Amino acid sequence: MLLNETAKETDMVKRKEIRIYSEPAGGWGALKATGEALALQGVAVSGAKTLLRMNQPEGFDCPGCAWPDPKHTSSFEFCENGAKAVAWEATANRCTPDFFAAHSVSELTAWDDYDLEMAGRLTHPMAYDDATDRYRPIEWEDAFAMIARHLNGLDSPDQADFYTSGRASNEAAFLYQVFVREFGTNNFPDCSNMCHEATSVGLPESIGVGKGTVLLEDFEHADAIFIFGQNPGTNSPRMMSDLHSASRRGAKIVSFNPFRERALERFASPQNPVEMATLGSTQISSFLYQVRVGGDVAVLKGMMKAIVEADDAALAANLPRVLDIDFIDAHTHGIDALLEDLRNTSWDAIVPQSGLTRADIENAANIYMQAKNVILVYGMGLTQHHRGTETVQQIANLALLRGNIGRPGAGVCPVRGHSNVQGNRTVGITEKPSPQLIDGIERAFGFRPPVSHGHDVIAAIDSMMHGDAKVFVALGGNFAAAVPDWVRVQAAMRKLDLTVHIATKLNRSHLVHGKDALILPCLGRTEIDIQADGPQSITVEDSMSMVHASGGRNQPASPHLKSEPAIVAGIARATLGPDSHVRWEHLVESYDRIRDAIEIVYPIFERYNERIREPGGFHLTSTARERVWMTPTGRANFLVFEGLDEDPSHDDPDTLRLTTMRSHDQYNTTLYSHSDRYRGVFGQRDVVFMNAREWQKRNVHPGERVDIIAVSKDGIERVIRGFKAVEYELPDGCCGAYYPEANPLVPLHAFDAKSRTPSYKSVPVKVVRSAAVKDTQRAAVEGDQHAYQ
Ligand SMILES: Nc1nc2c(c(=O)[nH]1)N[C@H]1C(S)=C(S)[C@@H](COP(=O)(O)OP(=O)(O)OC[C@H]3O[C@@H](n4cnc5c(=O)[nH]c(N)nc54)[C@H](O)[C@@H]3O)O[C@H]1N2
Ligand SMILES: Nc1nc2c(c(=O)[nH]1)N[C@H]1C(S)=C(S)[C@@H](COP(=O)(O)OP(=O)(O)OC[C@H]3O[C@@H](n4cnc5c(=O)[nH]c(N)nc54)[C@H](O)[C@@H]3O)O[C@H]1N2
Ligand SMILES: [Mo]
Repeated sequence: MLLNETAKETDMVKRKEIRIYSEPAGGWGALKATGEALALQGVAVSGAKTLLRMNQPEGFDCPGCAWPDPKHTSSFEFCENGAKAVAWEATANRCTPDFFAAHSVSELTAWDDYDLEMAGRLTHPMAYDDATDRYRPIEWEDAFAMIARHLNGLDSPDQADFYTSGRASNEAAFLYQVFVREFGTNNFPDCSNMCHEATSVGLPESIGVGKGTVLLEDFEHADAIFIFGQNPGTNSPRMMSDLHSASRRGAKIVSFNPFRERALERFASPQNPVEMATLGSTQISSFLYQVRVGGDVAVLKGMMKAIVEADDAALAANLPRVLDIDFIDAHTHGIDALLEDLRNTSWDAIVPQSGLTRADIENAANIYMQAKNVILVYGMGLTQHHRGTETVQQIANLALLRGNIGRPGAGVCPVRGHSNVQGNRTVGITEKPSPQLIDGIERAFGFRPPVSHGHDVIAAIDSMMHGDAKVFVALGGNFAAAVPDWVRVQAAMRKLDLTVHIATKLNRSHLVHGKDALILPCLGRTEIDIQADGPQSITVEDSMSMVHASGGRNQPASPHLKSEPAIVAGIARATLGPDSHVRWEHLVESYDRIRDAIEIVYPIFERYNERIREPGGFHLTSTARERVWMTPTGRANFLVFEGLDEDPSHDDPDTLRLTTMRSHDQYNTTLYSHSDRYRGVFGQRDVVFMNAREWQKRNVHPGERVDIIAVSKDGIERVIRGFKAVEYELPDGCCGAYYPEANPLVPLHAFDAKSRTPSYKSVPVKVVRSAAVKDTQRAAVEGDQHAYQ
């Protein structure tokens, strides 16, 4: 059966088909996809062994998402996309000096992102040679010296930016920030600025901590789980086992998403023998509400309004209150202003903004009110908006109304992205150092770092655009493809004096190089990391603040690789010279020493080395979970969102809100294939989803090619051309396309004012039929229309 299916799918990919996917998420389709990913990367045999060590007490932490594992002590949990993340790292392909000798940078620039990464693991440090337009091998010491020369030649340390992507370990990220601060700047643009910054800024104002308040075991005690703008079946698949069991024991799950994401509807657990044998599945969401893109605030305010109305009615009828008045009195501040705002917000205003009916919103509110314990989950569908921070705060408001924070089975659950993005933040990757961090570094190393705030992603880009920035160093990631407006950003990056990328695989950012450029290849999570004191483990913090150790067992992809901490230490030693306050080599000889230093800077890591050796690691306490509110009022704050619309300046009926999201077969800018199985897209990514009514309005037939034009008042033309029209039952007034292909449409100035998170999920656009549709495309169109029937 599986072989037949594979042949059918290969055919669909070849024919670039669009068709409705009728299977549940997970199940045999996921097992098949896992096998194929391993085979494609040539890791079929050793890969299986590698997978068995994933998320084991003695193994490595999955390099995929940040969803926790059941105490990191249990047996292997199946996850299709975790397997792909491992396969892409443990690939048999190698990107060697011969590869770079054979292909000039100009030639590689024309390659697809998928093909760049398929070249395999980087094996040697490489430096750009202008004369031949090629990267050529360089010795590690010469590379470090080149960086030192550039950095020490700057007029000011603030002319350099130091990017971090959230896969770096606590040890690497900590050393990196100490180095950069001793060098003299707080310029730390990081992937979190494009991701959960709205959480990091919004939740502290509400509940005094910028992280979630639940642990995995809370999912076993929740009576209702609400999921806003998050796609767990694709982006945190291990969460599906928690949702699967919650649903089976009768908890209500309610999702809000413009897309009917398949895993939010139905899921077959590969660990459930009965479901697998009978081709059965479990319904996940009791209700999946297709909210309009950017309509979440209207939904959240509507739900709160319904709760307040129910409370008024209960009060009038002398029935028990719906609001948790004891909690509100004892723990919160600002309820009166919130109640007034909700009473002044009419249903007539809420309903059209939300894209749902009043009955839908009231039904969701009823489920919320009837549940004793509620978990509120959210992802990028909430944070990457024009008023993302304030939207996140409405999640906290909703939770606080019924005391759903700080007791078992209840809480706020922002689902983090990269596997250690939360840990990076905890150990000091921030452009706004706190007094505790400054004092801590002085305590540990005897120097006082700069206090003035540095660059986040938007400020780093501004600095490049103005020609102020000269050097860009990246600890992982793919900045040039992940940022908004990348056509313009890439042009600015090409004017830099030096670009440095610490990376495992070749990507777009390495080709968008400065006058000098280095690619420094590092070990991955799956690989053995041997330093002077023997094999080392690193540590990471997951989405629920559990910290645990991770140690690879695979042989490194090349003998020339260094670990991330060793590379950072090499750069630091070369740049800061013998007068540095830090003994870089000494720290890297044993990562226990780095952890001891982390503990001095951050006392919450007390007994760090001891506790990571305990099975399952340890939990970094969240004060809000204990109902201790670290806010200026000393209480949890209800915060009012004025109005309902995140950006009322775009109410022209012809303008659509474009959201950009991930396919099932990508990890951020890394593509696993060009297909998106659950949304029924095969062999292509240049597509735009919209409902039939909106396509008809524009006189476009599914399968035809369209241009997408950003609506912006700055006079700059931002357009992507020739995208294929796909019919998908989205709410009116919105459309969707893939990240990073659609990023050129996101204007640099379109970001949330409070957190400066780019508004990747609410881009005002117009969509028009492409000027010239060639006959060959017409033929393809007819083929596609066929596939629809
Ligand atoms: N396999 C895999 N795993 C990953 C990643 C990956 O790329 N691949 N990326 C990692 C990272 S860094 C992150 S941050 C997370 C991202 O994980 P998610 O937060 O799930 O990210 P997205 O896929 O961008 O978008 C989430 C959902 O928001 C919906 N959405 C779009 N606009 C709106 C809106 O206005 N309102 C609502 N309610 N929903 C909306 C989309 O339809 C989509 O289902 O996953 C992490 N894990
Ligand atoms: N339009 C739009 N844009 C978005 C988003 C969106 O939803 N829509 N999402 C945003 C979000 S949430 C995020 S987090 C950013 C992601 O932005 P980034 O984190 O910068 O991007 P990634 O694609 O995750 O980076 C992939 C690269 O990391 C390198 N890498 C992989 N493993 C390792 C390792 O172990 N060590 C090192 N040093 N390098 C490694 C490889 O070279 C790989 O090519 O993109 C943002 N951009
Ligand atoms: Mo992210």
